[in-house]
Amino acid sequence: MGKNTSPLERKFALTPDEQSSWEENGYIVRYDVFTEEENDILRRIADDIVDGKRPFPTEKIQQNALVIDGKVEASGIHAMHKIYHVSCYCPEFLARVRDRRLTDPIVDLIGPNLLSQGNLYIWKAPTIGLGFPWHQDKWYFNWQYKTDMTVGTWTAIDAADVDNGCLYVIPGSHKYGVLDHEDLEGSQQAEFKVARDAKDEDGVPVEVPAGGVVWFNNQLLHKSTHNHSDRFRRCNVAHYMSANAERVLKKQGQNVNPVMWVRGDAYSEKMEPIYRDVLPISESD
Ligand SMILES: O=C(O)CCC(=O)C(=O)O
Repeated sequence: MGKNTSPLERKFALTPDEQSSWEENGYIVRYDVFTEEENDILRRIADDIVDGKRPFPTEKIQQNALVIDGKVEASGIHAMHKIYHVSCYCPEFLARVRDRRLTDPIVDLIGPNLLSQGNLYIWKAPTIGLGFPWHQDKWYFNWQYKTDMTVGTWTAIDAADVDNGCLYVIPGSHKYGVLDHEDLEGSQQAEFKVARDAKDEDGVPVEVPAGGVVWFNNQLLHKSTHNHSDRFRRCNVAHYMSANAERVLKKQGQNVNPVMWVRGDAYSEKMEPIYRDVLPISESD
């Protein structure tokens, strides 16, 4: 695999141990990747978006399902579930998606030419933040792109533990193929689908201190639990694919996710348009 840069230039490249752990388990974790100050920049911007101090496409701001259902009352950031495609509209989030501390290891996995296929910031508010059911992100991406392995990064903005709803993964489940996913009943975020064949007893919690990052194969089965604590459990998630990927053509009128350039110098024409700068926020967003 050509990587355009030597391992020496890629200061944050995977170590041989990480490479074998990735192959065996489908994920790796690093601590102290980002400082508290760096995470604070993202946290402040996300909070400003919710407070209306920073423009952002309103339909990409999602409230907590319990708040929408009227089951609990909450406002401001306490009422929030997530904002998505943040890096398409905020330069600071775009810089984070392109940060070499996140992307150097990914070059070892899917090559030097990388695109970002989505970025979301999740609040998981104290006591009402809902867990995500077992799923594989690739199930969602397969509707949009034709590509091989894609890679997700999950950055802890706050420390994540079993009390406030950390991630759980099924090690090795990236080798299962993409399972069927079904709708979920009840007060869950509307976008959630569940991989019913995943077994809770196979899952292991991935507790991560603030500033730590989980890299995961998008075929890895993962979930998270509800936030039972009085602390926020915020995270920033960014997904990457090789620039060889091709867009699955959508029906007229269907939304097409904006794809941002991340690094490298080649891409498939079938991925156009690829954006290098943040997009304007228009009425139609
Ligand atoms: O952060 C979480 O609680 C779960 C996030 C997740 O599963 C995802 O973004 O696919």
